[in-house]
Amino acid sequence: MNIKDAILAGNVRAAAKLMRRLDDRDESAIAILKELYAHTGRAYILGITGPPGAGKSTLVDCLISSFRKKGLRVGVVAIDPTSPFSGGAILGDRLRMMQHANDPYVFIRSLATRGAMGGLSRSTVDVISVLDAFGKDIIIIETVGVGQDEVEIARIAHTSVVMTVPGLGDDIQAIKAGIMEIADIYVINKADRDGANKTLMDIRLMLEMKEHDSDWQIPLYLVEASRGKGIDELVAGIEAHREYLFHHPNFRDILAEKARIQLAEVIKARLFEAAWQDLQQQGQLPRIIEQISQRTLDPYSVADALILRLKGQSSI
Ligand SMILES: Nc1nc2c(ncn2[C@@H]2O[C@H](COP(=O)(O)OP(=O)(O)OP(=O)(O)O)[C@@H](O)[C@H]2O)c(=O)[nH]1
Ligand SMILES: [Mg+2]
Repeated sequence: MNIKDAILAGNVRAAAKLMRRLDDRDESAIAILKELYAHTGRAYILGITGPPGAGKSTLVDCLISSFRKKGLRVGVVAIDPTSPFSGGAILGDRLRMMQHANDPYVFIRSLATRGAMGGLSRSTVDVISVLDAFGKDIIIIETVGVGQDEVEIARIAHTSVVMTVPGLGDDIQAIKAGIMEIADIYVINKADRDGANKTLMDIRLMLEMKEHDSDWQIPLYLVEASRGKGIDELVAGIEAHREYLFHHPNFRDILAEKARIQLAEVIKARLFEAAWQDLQQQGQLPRIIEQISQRTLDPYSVADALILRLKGQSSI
């Protein structure tokens, strides 16, 4: 069986293999993705976004258990920020979700941001597509949501859960970072911590003051992920949002917006890769970088020259 059919038939090793080849930027893997694409669009995508150490992986772990109990097949994409605050997060995620390691209906993939060179969003889009074609009913994306790249990724989700914890010093820092805009559901984790109720009141107030541009009222949940407290209520809220979205009169427009983000991410990454490879293959990269550094050449002219070279070679 070829790799595409194996993935469509739910073969775990085939999916893992394709993901590895995508990591290596293997062009034949992209060809398989193109064929798989028509088989995607069935999975429900859930984003979990919050600051480093907020307990996202712990919560994802609880959610996996909960969705598995309902018989759903679950995929997870954990984006490891490789920040100084969360060193070893990949290992952490693996350990935390280890209880699901032997469950054939759970597939967990960690992606590192380090060295991604603008390719993080594309990698995420790729992994989501593979998991979707692979037959996952629900795909959870875990991201710290810091930086434009990650906020864009979070917007691919059908439902975005934004997480915070008590005692961040500045309770509205997450909002300032712009992730408030993407929240469909708000969660305060570490309910056992001092100040949980104050954070709850602060965020409730903030949500009340927020202008509503839709008829969805953003719910707020207080949970303790490490002990599985409040998870059932949260899952009910997630399901309610899913229902709301899938029966929304503008559902097609909402899906089109996700497709727009996907397309933008793939174009950014693919054009960048093509252009960068072009420079590398011609052995020009070190000289160009040196010249830019010396200000004898500007990066805009290099980009424009590349665009000219890429133009007019094909059409869709
Ligand atoms: N007190 C308390 N600790 C928690 C709770 N949930 C998670 N933690 C702890 O918080 C720490 C970070 O949890 P993670 O789940 O790794 O957090 P994360 O947001 O995935 O972290 P990064 O992926 O590194 O950004 C761990 O030590 C958890 O055990 C909770 O409800 N209460
Ligand atoms: Mg984590």
